[in-house]
Amino acid sequence: MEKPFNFAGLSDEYSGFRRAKVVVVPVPYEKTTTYKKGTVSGPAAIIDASAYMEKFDDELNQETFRIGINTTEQLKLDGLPPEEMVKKVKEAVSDVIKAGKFPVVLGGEHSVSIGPVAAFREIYPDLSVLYLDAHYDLRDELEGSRYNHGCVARRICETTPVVEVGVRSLSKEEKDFLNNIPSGSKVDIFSVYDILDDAMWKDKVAQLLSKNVYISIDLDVFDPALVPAVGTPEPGGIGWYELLEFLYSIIMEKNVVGMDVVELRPLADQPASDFLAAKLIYRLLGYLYSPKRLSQLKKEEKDVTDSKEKDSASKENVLHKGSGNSQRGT
Ligand SMILES: [Mn+2]
Repeated sequence: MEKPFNFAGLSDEYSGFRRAKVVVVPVPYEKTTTYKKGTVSGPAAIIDASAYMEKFDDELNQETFRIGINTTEQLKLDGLPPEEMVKKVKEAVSDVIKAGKFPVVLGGEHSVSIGPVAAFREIYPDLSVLYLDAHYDLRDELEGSRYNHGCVARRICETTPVVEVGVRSLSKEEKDFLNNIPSGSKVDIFSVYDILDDAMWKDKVAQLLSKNVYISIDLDVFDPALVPAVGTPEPGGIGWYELLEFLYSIIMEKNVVGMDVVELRPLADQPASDFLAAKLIYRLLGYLYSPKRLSQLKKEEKDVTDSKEKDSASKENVLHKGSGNSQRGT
């Protein structure tokens, strides 16, 4: 049977815009990729794979799709220069935010992340970006463009603090930049070596992020044995359970406002990467809308109200308490 073309292959009841809590925005944009081409087909491959996932989440014991997941039309960005694309993606994501829904952007090359970050920054002045990637993406310019997919973290960190996690490939120029970060730019790095060496890395990342966090996931942050379908696969990446555990703790501790999953470059007859991307998104949405997190949010709101009444000075402690991530989905 032909599945409907929306994330998770949902019926109208669960994919309609009005009642959906989540809106998936496919951004099939590819203009500046440097090595292997094909990310333009990424969004369609994720959506295609997502229709074949089990809609019951066995880790969380819940049917996450019941929150309602709408999928917009694929944005039409053929031939647009990156600056124009950034504007269009920003507008599309702003519409989703204004409707009070949680946006999930599907790339496309990593440049598609610049627009959503700009949209959220207008609403959350304290916004920070959790940037998961094998590459530092901190070049000022590449192949004549400041919006090349190798420059994305550099553009974002000029306006919004960035914390990079899982990185393991950089140029001399990027190293020099990190040794002498200009005032006005803010970026912190947790490379794979930091992760291997420091048992406290997850807590340290959480401490560096502000309350309101946007998550950008370049699929090449995973080990290429797990996700071979990326344009520039780098050995020695992060594992599935490791990344899920980390993102669970971030989601429970922070206010994650939106996310993207980018740089999938589908390979013919090798659907494992497409499937992983789909399941990753579904699982993270599951964390975001799990009863445990929702009740925690309620409790935080209540704590804040109570503490305001009692003593306004104790508010910070309530907002920044630890995550307790050992019992996911219970
Ligand atoms: Mn990358």
